[in-house]
Amino acid sequence: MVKSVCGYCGVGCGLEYNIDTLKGNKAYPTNSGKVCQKGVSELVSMQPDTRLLKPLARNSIDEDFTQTTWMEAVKQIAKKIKQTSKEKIGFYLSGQLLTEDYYIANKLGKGFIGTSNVDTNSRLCMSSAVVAYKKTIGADFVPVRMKDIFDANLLILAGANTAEAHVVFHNHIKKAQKAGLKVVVIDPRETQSAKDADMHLAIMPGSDIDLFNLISKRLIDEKLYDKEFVDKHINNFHELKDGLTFADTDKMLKRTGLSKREFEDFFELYKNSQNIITAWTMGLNQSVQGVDKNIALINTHLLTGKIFKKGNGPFSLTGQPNAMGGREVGGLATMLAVHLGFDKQSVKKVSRFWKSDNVANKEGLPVTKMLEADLDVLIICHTDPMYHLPNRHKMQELIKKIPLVVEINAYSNSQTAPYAHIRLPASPWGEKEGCQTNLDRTMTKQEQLVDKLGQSKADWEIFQLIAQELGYKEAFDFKNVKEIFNEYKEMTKLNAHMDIYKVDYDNLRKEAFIWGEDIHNFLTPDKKGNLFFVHNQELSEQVCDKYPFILLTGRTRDQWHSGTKTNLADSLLKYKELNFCEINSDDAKSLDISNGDMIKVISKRGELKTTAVVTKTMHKNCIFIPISNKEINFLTLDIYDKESMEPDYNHSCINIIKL
Ligand SMILES: Nc1nc2c(c(=O)[nH]1)N[C@H]1C(S)=C(S)[C@@H](COP(=O)(O)OP(=O)(O)OC[C@H]3O[C@@H](n4cnc5c(=O)[nH]c(N)nc54)[C@H](O)[C@@H]3O)O[C@H]1N2
Ligand SMILES: Nc1nc2c(c(=O)[nH]1)N[C@H]1C(S)=C(S)[C@@H](COP(=O)(O)OP(=O)(O)OC[C@H]3O[C@@H](n4cnc5c(=O)[nH]c(N)nc54)[C@H](O)[C@@H]3O)O[C@H]1N2
Ligand code: SF4
Ligand SMILES: [Mo]
Repeated sequence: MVKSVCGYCGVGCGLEYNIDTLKGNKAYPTNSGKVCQKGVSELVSMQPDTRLLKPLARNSIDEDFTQTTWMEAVKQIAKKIKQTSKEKIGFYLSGQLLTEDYYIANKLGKGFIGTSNVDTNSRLCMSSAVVAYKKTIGADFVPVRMKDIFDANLLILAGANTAEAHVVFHNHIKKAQKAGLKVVVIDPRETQSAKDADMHLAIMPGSDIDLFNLISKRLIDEKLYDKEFVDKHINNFHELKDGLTFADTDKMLKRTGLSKREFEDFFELYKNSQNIITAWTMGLNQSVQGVDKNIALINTHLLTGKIFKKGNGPFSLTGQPNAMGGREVGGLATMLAVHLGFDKQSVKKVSRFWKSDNVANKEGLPVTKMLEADLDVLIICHTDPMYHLPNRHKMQELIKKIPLVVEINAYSNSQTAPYAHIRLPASPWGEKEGCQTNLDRTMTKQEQLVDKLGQSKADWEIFQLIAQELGYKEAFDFKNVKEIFNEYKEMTKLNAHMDIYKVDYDNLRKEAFIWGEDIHNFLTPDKKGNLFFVHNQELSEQVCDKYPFILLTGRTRDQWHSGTKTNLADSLLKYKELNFCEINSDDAKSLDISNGDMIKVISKRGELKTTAVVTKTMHKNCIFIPISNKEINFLTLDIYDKESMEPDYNHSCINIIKL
């Protein structure tokens, strides 16, 4: 039996592999050993007919691909990198890469080529939370663990559908509910999580800042906040208080769409709950005011002192399996490495550590800006930008202008492949090994279970080949994953709050390591938490006569994003149709649409055809299309939060026509 870990979501369930079967590992993270359908199907997803198994190349995207050798492909990439200036090179990484892959890619890009244009799809996912955590508590640090829900009295899930997106964690929540935990879901849709909750607040999309501000205002007005804690540990109380004093509460409540009764019932529960965890995911992060939404939420915890205490805290639920690990390494263009920024001292430390005089010294392009930056070389690894970026028609035109697009993928059916010049075959889950950090700082290790298929290589090996071809032989001479991890682990000593240097790599095979367990204080320079007054600026696209509905997008339980691994013919994984659109029954009636009708959904940017699912549980004037519909982003709008550069995926305006 070999112990490994699931490579899908941020829960990071342990798996046990035996000859050719997979099952949950009882020891981690549950004691029941239950995993979801995606986890047990990891082996099925490795099937060869959709795999990319050899390097392919072509001169222009109008030509067909022809097979090439690794040596030829890598030479061509290195040649182009040498010919161009470092500002014109971009690395587009992924929260699904393993820590060692991320480390090598970041070291090559920021450390040796000297470009800080090394960013990751976490930009579309967690970057609002990263910025907000840094501003309020001083570092990109998640101060809550999953098991804390068993010590909490109230769990608020804001814009998070754990029932479909963090399945095993959701099972823990249900268990905790049986022991007395109350759960409130804040989501315009009546999701499965909302159905399982004790209370559902079906707010209007985009109104979370209003709701959390209403809570903060009441806490202050009724002196329910923790004065002693605030006096001792918190900055900016008066700025927040003053801001809220002048806020129009009727207007705020109206924007949420909730009745006074609904809010009062909720607040009653809130003020009587001793231990509170507020967890959130894409409903908050993916917003033109994603950072502000996060801050409004975190404010409530700083006011009440419900942070750094068992069963309490603001809990960002990371989506991808190693998005957190990638951020630790330095996978975002806004950080250098090991949570260090681009200040002089950090650059000096990192230069010394990597023995390089070419380390990037300023922030680089976020992935949401890379395509319009006139790049010469774009290396995309373990992610599918043509599927996931908003305003897809525009993005397709932009990527066509990049002279060399390299796609590193384990599968052949991505949406980005048609725009690549070189495609390199990666070895997926089960054919490679390496570490990941899940959503609550738990580090685990994926094991190689079977031989690599075809000519595929592990992602780190591919970046190392490019580095060596560029002449960085000494700095990229790793024989195996353990050597890379040990160098990374040593590097974490450069940052005082990272205790990852304590990990014993061989021991990770047997048991998980949780970093940051000794952190119980703010990580800001003055060791105090920072409140900020934020308000809803209503910056999203506004409905109008021509586009009167708001499009919400999100997950379905058994599908993973673009579906290259999960949308398989004859798959076990199709519990829900992929191509559907939920619409409120009153809205459907007014449009003469019945359940099962074919409809066209149109935005200013594009359109798609789908099947109507008419339901009473959908928020009026909103529709929902799952992101397992690969065409979803033809509809969405490319406006971004100005600090996190995360897209406003959930608030595009659309029209519907019955076909
Ligand atoms: N409208 C809308 N758009 C969204 C979102 C939304 O909610 N709404 N969510 C956003 C979010 S949060 C995210 S995280 C993104 C996700 O978007 P993507 O990251 O584009 O989605 P995936 O389909 O998971 O892409 C992973 C790719 O890696 C490939 N792959 C699998 N294993 C390996 C491997 O071992 N190595 C390599 N090199 N490749 C491999 C897969 O075949 C697949 O093509 O989408 C974003 N886009
Ligand atoms: N099965 C499955 N699981 C996954 C993934 C997958 O592809 N498939 N992807 C993983 C990844 S990368 C991520 S990031 C996570 C995402 O995890 P979640 O964010 O929990 O998943 P979503 O389905 O995107 O849910 C977002 C919810 O926010 C709601 N929402 C939209 N706008 C607003 C708003 O303005 N306010 C509020 N309060 N709510 C709003 C939507 O209705 C939706 O229910 O899931 C991870 N887990
Ligand atoms: S809950 Fe997440 S980590 Fe656990 S088995 Fe399912 S997809 Fe894998
Ligand atoms: Mo994500």
